[in-house]
Amino acid sequence: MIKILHLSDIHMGSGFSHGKVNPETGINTRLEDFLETLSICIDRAISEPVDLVLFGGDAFPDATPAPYIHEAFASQFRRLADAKIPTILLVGNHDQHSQGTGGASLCIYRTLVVPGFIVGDKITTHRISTKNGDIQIITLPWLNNSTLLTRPETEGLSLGEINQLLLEKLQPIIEAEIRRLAPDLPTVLLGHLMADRANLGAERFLAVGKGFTIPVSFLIRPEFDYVALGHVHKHQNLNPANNPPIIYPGSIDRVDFSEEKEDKGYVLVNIDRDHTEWEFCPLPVRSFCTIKLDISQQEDPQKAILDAIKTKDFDHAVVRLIYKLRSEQLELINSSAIEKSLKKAHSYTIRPELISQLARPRLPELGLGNTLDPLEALKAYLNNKEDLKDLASDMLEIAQSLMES
Ligand SMILES: [Mn+2]
Repeated sequence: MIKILHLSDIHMGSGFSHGKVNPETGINTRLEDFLETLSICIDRAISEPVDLVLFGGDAFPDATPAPYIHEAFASQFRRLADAKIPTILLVGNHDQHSQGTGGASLCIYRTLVVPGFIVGDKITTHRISTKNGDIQIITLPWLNNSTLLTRPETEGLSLGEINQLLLEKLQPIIEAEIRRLAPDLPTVLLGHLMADRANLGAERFLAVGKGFTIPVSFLIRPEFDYVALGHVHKHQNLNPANNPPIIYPGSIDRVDFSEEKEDKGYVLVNIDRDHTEWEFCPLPVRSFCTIKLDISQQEDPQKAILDAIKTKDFDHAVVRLIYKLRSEQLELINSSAIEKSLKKAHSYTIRPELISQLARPRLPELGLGNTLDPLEALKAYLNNKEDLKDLASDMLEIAQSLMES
């Protein structure tokens, strides 16, 4: 029985807008959060101890993180090297510099020959000896246009056609790896990819048209005992029949508000050639909390906002307050009182959204074919704004002097 810790999508250095600078350290609190979360994963790997750690890719938001962020990441992973736990760092899309042609941030670990560390930046099979026996891992890093295809091949093709061509190229390469496998050893496919059945939650629409999609049927193979994935931030098993389990552990911490309602964690796997067990281990990460309301019909919009805030439990959470209102209500809002009521939050953002006046006809003065100079346009605008009547002549006067200067 070989024990594996599988984690993915660390994205260290992300989401700084959700944190604040810790005055004691000078470091953004979200980096401290992510570092703490990662250290819990590494603690577990060492305390078990596991025989192998698989990282599914996307270490940072991009391939060129600031040095102190790279260092923070390295400070945790070196503990695995110290504990002599073999580790594979798979290259994800965020780790590749300019579509892969500029190398990958994680390759530094190979250059430095960190003991027991393997960088998965190619499709190949690694045989790893652990104290509980040997295991073979096929690494499948993120595939981009230049990985398997040449420019002339893809010229003039649609994204869907390129996807198809890529799958046709990938198939025999994976088959060749599978043919070379030792049949008696446990086998894991470690891939950073978008599987077609993946549930993206709130990110569904953002992901459409971004990169390649691999059918789950491609991953369900009797030769695999476990398929360790990275890329999708929501934890899920794409093959409930578990033959083999096809697992996204998800990101270890909340990267943005689309992950507000998701559990975060890593996966512990016990693997044998004929039996695999896995378990999702939740991580205690900082809460995110959205307070969203429409106050456009409220007589006392300020009270409505404060009441909505009162119903929520957001101590130490990252909070966003979004409220819809009419422009005439703006002066009824006391933002410092709202800010005061959000003080228990770790950080907060407040976003008023003005609802547009419905079905407002275009002003005839501004109709098609009429070209107005800016001053005429302002005049037309002011003539139609009841609430600006008192200011209109002053505004016009100032606009005139601005135009002249
Ligand atoms: Mn990714």
